[in-house]
Amino acid sequence: MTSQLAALNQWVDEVARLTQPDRIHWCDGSDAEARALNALMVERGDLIALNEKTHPNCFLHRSSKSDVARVEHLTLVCTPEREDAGPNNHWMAPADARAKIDALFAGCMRGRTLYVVPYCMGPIDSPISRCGVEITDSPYVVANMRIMTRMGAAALARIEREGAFVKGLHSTGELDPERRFIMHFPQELTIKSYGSGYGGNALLGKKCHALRIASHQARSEGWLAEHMLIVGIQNPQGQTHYVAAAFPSACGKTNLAMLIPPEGHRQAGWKVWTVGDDICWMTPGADGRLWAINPEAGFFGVAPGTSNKTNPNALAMLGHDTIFTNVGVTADNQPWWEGLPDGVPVKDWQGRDYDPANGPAAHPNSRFTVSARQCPSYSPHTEDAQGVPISAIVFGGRRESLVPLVFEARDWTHGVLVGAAMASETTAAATGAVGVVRRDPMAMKPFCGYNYGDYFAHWLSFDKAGAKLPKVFHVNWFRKGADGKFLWPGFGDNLRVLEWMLQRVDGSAGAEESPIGNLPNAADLDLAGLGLQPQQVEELLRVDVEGWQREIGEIGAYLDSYGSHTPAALHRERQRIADALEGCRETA
Ligand code: SAT
Ligand code: MN
Repeated sequence: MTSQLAALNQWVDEVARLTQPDRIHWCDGSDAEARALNALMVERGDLIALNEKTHPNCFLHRSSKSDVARVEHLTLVCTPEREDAGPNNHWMAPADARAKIDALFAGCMRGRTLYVVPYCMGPIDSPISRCGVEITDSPYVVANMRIMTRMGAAALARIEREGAFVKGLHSTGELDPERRFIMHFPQELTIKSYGSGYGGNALLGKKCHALRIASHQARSEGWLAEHMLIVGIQNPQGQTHYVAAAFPSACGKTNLAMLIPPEGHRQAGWKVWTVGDDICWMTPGADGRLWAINPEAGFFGVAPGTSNKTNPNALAMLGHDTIFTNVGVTADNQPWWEGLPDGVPVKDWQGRDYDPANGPAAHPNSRFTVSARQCPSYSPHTEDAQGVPISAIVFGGRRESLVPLVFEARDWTHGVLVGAAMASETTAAATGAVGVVRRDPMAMKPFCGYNYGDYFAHWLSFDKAGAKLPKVFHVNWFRKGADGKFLWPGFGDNLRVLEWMLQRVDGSAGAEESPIGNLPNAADLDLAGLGLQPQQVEELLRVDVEGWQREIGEIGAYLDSYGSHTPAALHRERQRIADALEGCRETA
């Protein structure tokens, strides 16, 4: 046995001594194993088989009702120094954290099976990919990890070959919110999660490994681990540009990644290729460009609002081999959620008879888990070992007011400030109030595994001799007019905005300079067939100077909250914009 597998075996033994499982099962990722696990979960009532005719091999999982989202207040980064985790993370000293959580783990798997889940984040042969092993007592987690990662024998072989792997220990415990923690020990490449079975808390390859731990590794190794979708946009000339875009959870990343071009664009030959919908690992290539992989192998998407109108590609992939979590069901046992035009729910997400007085049939953060290969727009380049070259980076948030439809950063430093200044109204993807504006730099607020000030400095460090960095943009699909209605149609029509961005990359589209960045003139966007009123377009592309002066003031206070960790270059950049806004007001 190699030393790597010996190290893994030793860790499994240690964990088994602590948690006292009845059985240990090493997952190989095979179809037979998946079938057996599904059958076991159906028998135990953890899964409900859905309509075999309309949804072959699809299952519904109903979670505990107090376990439906990520729990940011119970998610900790345990670095030796509090400074290193930064004010953006909840922190606990590693020894205290370990003592606290190991006490919860003691004996917690009695009567249960301990599953050892080797997984690879990224294409199995990519040098950018990284492996991990999750130990869990939840067959639901195993089934989800099998879809979301390259799980099983091939990952184990890579671990044996290459050495280091991230250790993740998970137990659903009692599903008691009072006995719940998600802890990260970046120095030890270790994650410990207790008391939740929910996606981001329990599928440890996802946010815990591929973002919090990976961002830490990326900082010391010179790459980026980001909360971004990756989409390929093929123009009528047949060239494909790849765009990486960061939006907070439940702000439409999945929809943008799977966008269907508007009719006119489709006829002209535009095509959209999905590489990833949530996480992007980017590394500088020998040619100076940033090359990206999607570390995941599946989608863990928000179900409500997914329909043939909003995301036909997603709906098409959900017809078979999908796990649904916390959706409603129809009388003939089909999954159902708000936003589907057809079907009538008879049971809600808690399994009660559906009664609108109890709220929606599907939980607002109900999810589907599905293999990326089932997506009709799945890019064949997703598996490329070297990744795909990124032409543009897009930041965006959910902002009812102030922030225009799109603007372009003038250079990389400005782009980093635009990302660092991102703000968005909160959604149901995390517990807590919904609709409150909060700063969410690069959409990484819940996921950056170290001090945000140092993270901004890391981003700035990519601007060096020989680098051919992507252009940076900011978008806001969620602007509302005075009547409270969205000003922009969104969904497939977002391609019109991406088209302008890619023409900016090629140098073929016009723009108007403003203190906050370069905006398209109305004539620079293809708005044909949208029926937008000129005032609507004007409002979407307007820079409200006084509003931005307030915003830039708040951004200053926000950057100050990271103290000496905030790079001086960001303060200087912010001041440049503040001065330009002031100049605008004086000349107005
Ligand atoms: O955190 S999850 O990965 O479960 C979903 C999300 O918030 O993006
Ligand atoms: Mn996400």
